[in-house]
Formats: sequence, C-alpha cells, structure tokens
Amino acid sequence: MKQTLAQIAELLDNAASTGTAVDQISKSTPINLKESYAIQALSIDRRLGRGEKMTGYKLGFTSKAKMEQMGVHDVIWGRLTDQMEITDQGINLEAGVHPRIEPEIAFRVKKKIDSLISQENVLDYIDGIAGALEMIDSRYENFKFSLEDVIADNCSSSGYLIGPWHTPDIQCNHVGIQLIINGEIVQSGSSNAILGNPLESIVEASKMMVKYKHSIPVGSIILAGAATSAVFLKAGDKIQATFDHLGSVSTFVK
Ligand code: OOG
Ligand code: MG
Repeated sequence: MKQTLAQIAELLDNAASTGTAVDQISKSTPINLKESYAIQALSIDRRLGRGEKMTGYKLGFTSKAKMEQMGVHDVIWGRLTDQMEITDQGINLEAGVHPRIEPEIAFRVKKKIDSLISQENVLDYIDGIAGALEMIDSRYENFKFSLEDVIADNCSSSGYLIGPWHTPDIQCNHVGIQLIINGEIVQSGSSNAILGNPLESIVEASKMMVKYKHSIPVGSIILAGAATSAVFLKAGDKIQATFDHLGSVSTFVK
C-alpha cells in the first residue's frame, strides 16, 4: 500500500523508538531523494516534538569500506539529537533493532555552514576535531536498504560518543584508527579513507546544505563518516576506538 511521507516518517520513528524492524519503504512506496530527505525531516520533527534537541549532523558513505559493506555509493547526510548521545550507562542492546558500531572523526562547527566551503577555507568553519564512535541501527529488516530507504531512516543514526576535543590545527589526515572490541582489534584504517581527508567531509556537507537549502548552526557536531566497516554489537561487549594523536573513546554494551 502506498503511504504518505508523514505516515512513513511515523512508521520509521516508531520502529526506532520501539527497536522493531520494518520492511524497506522502497518496496511498497517508490520515493525519490527529495522525498526521502523530507521523510527524514518529518521523523526528526517528531523527536523534537518530544523534547529532543538537535546536536549535529552526520555524513555517510564517505569511505570505500562503508560503500562496499552496505552497497550504497552516494554520500548521504542525517541528523543527530541529544537523545542519541551515548552516556556513561553504556548501550542498551534491547532498545535497538540490530545496532552496529563504527569509529568516526568528529568536527565542531564555529561558523554557520550555509554556503559552499572549499579546502582552503574549511578551517574557518570548525573549532574542534575529535575521535568518536557512532552506533548505527538500520530500522530495516536485515540491515538492507536502498539509497532512498536509508536517507528516510535518518541514515541509520542511533548513537554517538565524542572523544577529547582538539584544536583544528591538529593534523586530521593520516590518522591511524583502530576499533577494539573485548581487547581484540576488529577494524583498522586511516582517516584518509574518508574522502582522502576527513576535512573534505565539511566541504561535502556544505554542498549538501546548499543543495537541500538547509544550514548547519554554530556549535553543531559533524560526524565525517566511518573509515572502516561497522561491527554488530553483542551483550557485554567492551568497545574502544583509538585514534593516533587524537586519543581514544570507549563504551560498553550492557
Ligand atoms: C548508513 C550510515 C552510514 C557512515 O559512517 O558511512 C554511516 C549505514 O551504514 O547503515 O554512518
Ligand atoms: Mg557513520
């Protein structure tokens, strides 16, 4: 049955809040890119209506590792809220559908992003760089989706945790990254896997903002997109991501 954009937003929002998988939207209702971003915005409005606050944005599919793992080859963007921040209480597996974890590089915005940014002036827009973890949890059965499906589902956003902030003069390309679960290195890579240099993700975000007539406010976090594949979480996992000269960030699954 064909559904309206608001009905799809409600369905995906309910799936996220109850941790229940749903069928891919594109199987029953063909949606285009513009409609999938409209669904994303409507589902975030529902969260904001419940009192959540916007904290930032995320980019997805900025590395080959991620594109190949998920079979999607276009850069996407999604929204982050305060409720997604992983606390020192760790991760509750029961609350999600089938969450995965991945290491990320995060930036903090110091100048509103609403026009095109180039590599030359990108540092004017950020005042912090940090290593981070992102928990992604597709609301679709078997973590399978099309480009339009994943955008409508807010790019699988589910949780994030930011490590120590550094000033933006710190080198953020060629940063070795490791994801360590229960003491074992399960993924490793370099920040350069992210568009050749993670700063390029800010440039990419600016193009998206212009294209979709949106803007990123001062103080927002931007997750640049994972440099490695994501890993499924299991009860009791101890998770750590380490970043050469950016420090580390850790959490656990209850
Ligand atoms: C979509 C989100 C992609 C990234 O870092 O590339 C993403 C997914 O993989 O479910 O967060
Ligand atoms: Mg990610």
